[in-house]
Amino acid sequence: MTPFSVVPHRTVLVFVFGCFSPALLSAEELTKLDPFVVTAVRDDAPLTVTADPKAPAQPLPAHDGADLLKSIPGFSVIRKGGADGDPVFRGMAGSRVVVALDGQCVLGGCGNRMDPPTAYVFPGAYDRVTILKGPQTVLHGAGNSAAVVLFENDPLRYTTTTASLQSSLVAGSFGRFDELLDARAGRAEGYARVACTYTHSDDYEDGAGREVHSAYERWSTNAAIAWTPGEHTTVELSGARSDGDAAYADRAMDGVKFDRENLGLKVKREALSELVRSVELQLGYNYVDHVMDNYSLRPFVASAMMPAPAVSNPDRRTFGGRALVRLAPAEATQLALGVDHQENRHSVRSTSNQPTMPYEAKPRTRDAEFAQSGAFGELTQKLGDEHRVIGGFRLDRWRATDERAVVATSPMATAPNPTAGQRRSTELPSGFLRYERDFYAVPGTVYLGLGRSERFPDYWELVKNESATSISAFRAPTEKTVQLDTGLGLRTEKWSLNASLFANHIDDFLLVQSSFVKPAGMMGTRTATITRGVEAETWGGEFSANYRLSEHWRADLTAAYTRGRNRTDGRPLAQIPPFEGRLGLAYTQSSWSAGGLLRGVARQSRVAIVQGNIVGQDIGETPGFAVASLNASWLFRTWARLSAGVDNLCDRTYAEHISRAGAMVAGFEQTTRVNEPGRTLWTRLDVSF
Ligand SMILES: [Cu+2]
Repeated sequence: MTPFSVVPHRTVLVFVFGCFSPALLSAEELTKLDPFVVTAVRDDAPLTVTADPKAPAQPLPAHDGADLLKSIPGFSVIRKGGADGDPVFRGMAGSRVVVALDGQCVLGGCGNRMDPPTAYVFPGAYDRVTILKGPQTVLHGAGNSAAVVLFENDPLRYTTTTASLQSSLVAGSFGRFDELLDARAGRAEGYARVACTYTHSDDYEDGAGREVHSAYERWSTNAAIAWTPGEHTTVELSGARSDGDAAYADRAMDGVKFDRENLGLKVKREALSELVRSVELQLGYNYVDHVMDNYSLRPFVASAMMPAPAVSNPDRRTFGGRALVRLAPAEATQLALGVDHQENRHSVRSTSNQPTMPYEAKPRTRDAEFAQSGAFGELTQKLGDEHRVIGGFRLDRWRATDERAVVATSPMATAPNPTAGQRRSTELPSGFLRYERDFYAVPGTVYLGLGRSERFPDYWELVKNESATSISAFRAPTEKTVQLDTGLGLRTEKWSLNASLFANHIDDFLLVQSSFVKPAGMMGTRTATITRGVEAETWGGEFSANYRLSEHWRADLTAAYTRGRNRTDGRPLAQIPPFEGRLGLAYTQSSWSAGGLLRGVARQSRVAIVQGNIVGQDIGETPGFAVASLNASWLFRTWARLSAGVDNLCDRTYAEHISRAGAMVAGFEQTTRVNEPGRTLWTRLDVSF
C-alpha cells in the first residue's frame, strides 16, 4: 500500500500518521484533533479530492450539490438565487463536469438551466463525494473533460444485527432550517437504509441589506434495500424521490417543481478468483419533471415578453447502466474492463397564458433524444514499489435525434426547424496515460499525465441555441480536449502539501454567445444566442497546504487559479473565475474546536462580454473582495455535537465574478450580479446512535 492509494479519507490519515508519528499521539487521537467544522478539504491521491457531505462546513452551504462543491479549491458556482447554482471547475461549466449520483447520471430538464444535475443532489443523503480532476479516468462515461464528481454511499456489510441513526438539524439567518435523518439497519443476510432531507430558506439579504429573490424549499427521500447472500455478494435495490421550489433573482421565472423519481439496481460479486477480483452490474432510471412560471413565487407583472401568466414544463427520462469487471492478471497489474450505456429523452410543454390554456391540458412534445454506448478499459501497472503507470482508453458511439418541428426565434415567433427529424451519430475516442511515483523520505507522490477527451454537445448546446449560420445548432461540432496534468502530494505528521497543475488545448470549444446579431426579414435584425466551436486553451491549478502548528493549532491554506484564452477570437476565454485563496486557522481540543476562515478573491479583468457557456455569459469585470468567517463546535456527548458559525462576519457586499446578472423582480432592487448573502449566523446539531 502506498501513502496515496485510493482509500477512504480517514484510513489514509490513520495509515500515514500511524506509520510516521507513533510517539506523538495515537492515530485515533490525531484524527480526533481535526477541527469539527470543515473549512478545507484535503487531496487523497493524485487528482483525487474527497469530502464528507455530512460534516458541518463553513461557509454554510445551501443543501444542494453545487454549494457543497464550492468549498473545494478549483470549484466556483454560478449563482442564480438561493439554491440550484451551477458548479464550474477550472472555468469549465455544464457537461464538462460529469456529476454521478451513486453511479447514475442525472440530467436536468430545464432549457434555461434552472436544474443542473447538482440541483437533484441532497448532500446529506450521501456518505462521500469524490472529485477526479481532468480527463484522467475513463470509468465514468465520456466527455468529462474537466472533472468527474461522484456522490456515493459507502457499501454496507453487517455480521451481527445492527442499527444506526444519524440526524442533524440546522437553523440559520434568513429563515434557514434543515433536517436530515439517516437510518440504517442490517444483519448478515442484508441491510436497509433510508435518508430523508428537508431544507428551507427565506429570501436572504446581501451585505447592504437588500433582499435577494432567493427563497427555496427542498426535500428528498433516498432508500435502499439489499440482499447479501454471501460474504462477497451484494444485490441492492434503491430508489429516490425529491422535489422542491426555488426563487431566481436572475430571470423572469421561478422553479416551482423539481420532481425526481429514481430507481436503481446494483449487483456486485467480489473475490471470484485470483484473476477476477469483482464483477458488478448497475442499472438506473431517472425521471425529472420540472415546472417554472412567472407568478407562483413572485407577483405577476405583465411584460412585453410575457403579457400573461406563463408556464413551461420540460421533462427528461434517462435510462443507463454499466457492467464492470476488475481483474488482477498479475500481482502488479490491475485491469478494469467495462461497457456502459445511457439514453435520454427530453420533452416540453408550455403555455403563454395559463388561465386560458393551462399547460396541464397540453400534450408533451418530444424535442430531442440522445443515446451513448461505450466500451472502456483502464490498466494500473506497478513497476516495482515506487512507480506506477496508469492508462485507459474508451470508445463511445453517440447518437442524437432532433425532434423539433419548429424553432422559437423569439418568445412570440417560430420558424420551421431546418434540421427537423435529422439524426447524427459520432464515434468519440478518449484516453489517458499517467505516470506516478511514490517516495518515502518525505512520504508523497508525484505524477504526470496526458489525457484526451471528446465531448458531444449537450441538450443546451445542440437544441436550445442557434448556430451562427442557422436557427438550429444541431450540427454543432464535438469538443476535443487534450490536457497535461501534473502535481505532487506530500504528507508528514506536521504538514501536508498538494499541488495540481494543468494545461490544455481545446479544439471546437463549444462557446455560447448571446446577443449575436442576425438578419430578420426584409430590413431588420434580431439577436440570438448561438453555439459555436472555437479554439481555446486554459491552464492553472490548485494548491493546498496544511500545517499543524502545535498539538492543538492547525492552519490550512488553499489557492486556485485558471487562465483561459479564446484563440479564434483573440480574446480571453469567458466565464473564468479569478484567483482565489483561503486561509483557515483552527484550535482543537478533544471535545471542542474553534476556527476562522478568510477567503480572498482577486479582481477579474480578463473578460469576453456576451461569451460564455450554457449557464451564463460574461457581463463585465469584477473587483476583488475578502470575506471572513468564524466557527466553533462542541462535542458535548459522545453521540451529540453542537456547531455554530458566522459567515461573512463583516457583512461585506460582493458577488462572484461568474454569477448571473440580477433581473428586475417586482419588489426587489435590481443588482449588477446576484449578490452573495450578507452576514449569516447558523447553528447545527448532529446526533448519531
Ligand atoms: Cu426551469
